[in-house]
Amino acid sequence: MNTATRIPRRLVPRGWIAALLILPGLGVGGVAAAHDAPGTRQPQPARTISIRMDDAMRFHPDHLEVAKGETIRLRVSNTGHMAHELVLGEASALLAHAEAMRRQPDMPPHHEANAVTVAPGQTGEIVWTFPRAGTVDFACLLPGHYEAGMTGKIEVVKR
Ligand SMILES: [Cu+2]
Repeated sequence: MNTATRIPRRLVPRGWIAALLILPGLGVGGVAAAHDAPGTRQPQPARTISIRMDDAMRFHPDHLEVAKGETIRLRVSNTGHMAHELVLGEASALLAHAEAMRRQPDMPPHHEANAVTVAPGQTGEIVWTFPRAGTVDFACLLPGHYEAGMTGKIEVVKR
């Protein structure tokens, strides 16, 4: 009689083989998920400074101090009845730009990252990082405003 020596094939646990093939895939997925964890690649503004502009052709405040390397959100509000803008730059470049705008008053409003044009009663913002110590100027370059004294300074200091 040899029926007692037959091994039923259906008892071989094939399910284990399937599990071993699937698990490495899950492991890879786990590593990828870990890479999606919240990072710090996007620098957040360290602090917000509010600046008000008005029809007296002044910025309030018109003198700021920031630390070298600091990222600032400038919230720029306009409490006047005419448009104003805040343009960051070197004084010489601002002056040249102001003269160009006086010669060509139809020049479209600024959309550069270093500038914001704000309608009466509105608020805009610029997020800017100051990598070097020294002075950064800002001004309103709408025709006649720079000449009327609508300028300010940011002192970038080492800390
Ligand atoms: Cu202005």
